[in-house]
Amino acid sequence: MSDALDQELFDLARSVGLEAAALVRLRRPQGRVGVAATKSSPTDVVTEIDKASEALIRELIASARPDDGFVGEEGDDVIGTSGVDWIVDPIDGTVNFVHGIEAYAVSIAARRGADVVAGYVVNIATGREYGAIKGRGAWQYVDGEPQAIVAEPGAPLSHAIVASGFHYTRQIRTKQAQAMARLLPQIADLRRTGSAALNLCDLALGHYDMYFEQGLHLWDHAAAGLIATESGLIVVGLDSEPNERMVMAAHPAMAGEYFDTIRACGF
Ligand code: LIP
Repeated sequence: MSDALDQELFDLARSVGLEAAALVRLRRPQGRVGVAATKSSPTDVVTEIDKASEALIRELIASARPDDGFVGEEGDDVIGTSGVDWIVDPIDGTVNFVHGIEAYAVSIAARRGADVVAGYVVNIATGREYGAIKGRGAWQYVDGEPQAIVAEPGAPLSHAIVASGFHYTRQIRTKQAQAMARLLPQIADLRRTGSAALNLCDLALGHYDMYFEQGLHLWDHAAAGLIATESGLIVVGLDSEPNERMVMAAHPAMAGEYFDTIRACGF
């Protein structure tokens, strides 16, 4: 029963995600996109298209499963009665979207009880899709067909390409700059591409060796965190579960060394 339900939730996540991505693509004007409002800081932006994407996702999910709960980046939480909640980022990587940098994604996760059981991420600009169902692996779509993603051990720390991001608030960024100054001499290089969801999917694919970021919200990493975990990676926080304080992800073969280094650098 739960297997069939998880598949149903994944299929809904994918069909809704594809519709939302199509809407965002259609509505995106040439050049830079206008900012509608700012959130946690003057550089934490939202556009009318983020809001339209989330409204569409809410409407499609509510019409298919009216009793489910909903947690979205751009609107109020809905408390459900079915035991299933949706955790949605209508555009993860909004700054990239505003500037036309092709790394922004729709991210949709379904949670049953305490567990995220289905995750779907689509890069809106390139159309690349990633998915996972808890206990059934992770995959990317190649010519429309699912192809398993199996993560491989990363490089030793001194050769690691590390993906990360920086907080929106200046005070925390100042601390991050100091911690980053300690980390940089120990790794091969750093990438900051601006979408946590895509960073986690790309880590699973082996483009990076490690990913970590502070200040993420659940909607930034819920879907891609499952994709990463199901590909064989470990996704944790500083001490336990991933949370706003920290999300770190790596292959289990390297995670001990990588994560200890992040902690020792003072992030
Ligand atoms: C963004 C993340 C990005 C992170 C930003 C922000 P948004 O999500 O995915 O990697 O560095 O702080 O949270 O706000 O564009 O949905």
